[in-house]
Amino acid sequence: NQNGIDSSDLQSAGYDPEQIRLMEEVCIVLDSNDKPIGTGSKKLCHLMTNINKGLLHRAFSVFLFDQEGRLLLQQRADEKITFPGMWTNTCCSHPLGVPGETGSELQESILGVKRAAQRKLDQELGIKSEQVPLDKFKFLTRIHYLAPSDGKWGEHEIDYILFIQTPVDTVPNPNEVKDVKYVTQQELKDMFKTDGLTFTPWFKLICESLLFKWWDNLSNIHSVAEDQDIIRM
Ligand code: DMA
Ligand code: MN
Repeated sequence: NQNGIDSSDLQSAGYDPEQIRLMEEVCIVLDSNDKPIGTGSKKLCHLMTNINKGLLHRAFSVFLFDQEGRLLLQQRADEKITFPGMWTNTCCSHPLGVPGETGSELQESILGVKRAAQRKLDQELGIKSEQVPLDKFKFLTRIHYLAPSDGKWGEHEIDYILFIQTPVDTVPNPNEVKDVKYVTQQELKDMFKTDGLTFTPWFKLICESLLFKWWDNLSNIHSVAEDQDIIRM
């Protein structure tokens, strides 16, 4: 096809056709200071052979809370090519290398990931953008991490952390999301101790570092300063 991506190998490997199609999305390729240096397909950006050579891309992670301060979790669908069946934060994905979602200066990039977050909250969870207006999202920091999925696939990202507290109606897309669940801090800690449940590496990293500190400050989250630094994990 036009991008020179051959999806026949993914088809013969038995992956889900819709998730194969989404591997043609255009991700933003970065230097280690979060400056865009080009674009690359989602497929190229998530192959460990490229990640091991240093290929890095931009991502976001949404943590959505209800009015009682409970966090909305999702369990990834078995159809996902990376990290299938794992429990994770509300919604994660990538801003695309298109006007409106990309940017090189921090404020422009933050606006871009908020727009991408609206797009994916609808596509994954059926949450309409009117319920998650851009000004309700709070950007907290950026996390640079690398995590293999299964040997062939993995993540190497600068991940923009977004919080939002607002009531929403969810209609999960079964191709993306197997289950959803609102949890208190204690319920999440209990889930981590439950046999048989698995969690994405980035969600574990954030839970072990900054999540609970931010969660304790949910009612004042918009007064937290935007972190200019990139946290390397
Ligand atoms: C990618 O998430 C982003 C992070 C922070 C890991 P994902 O695999 O859920 O992306 P997508 O939904 O676009 O497949
Ligand atoms: Mn990624």
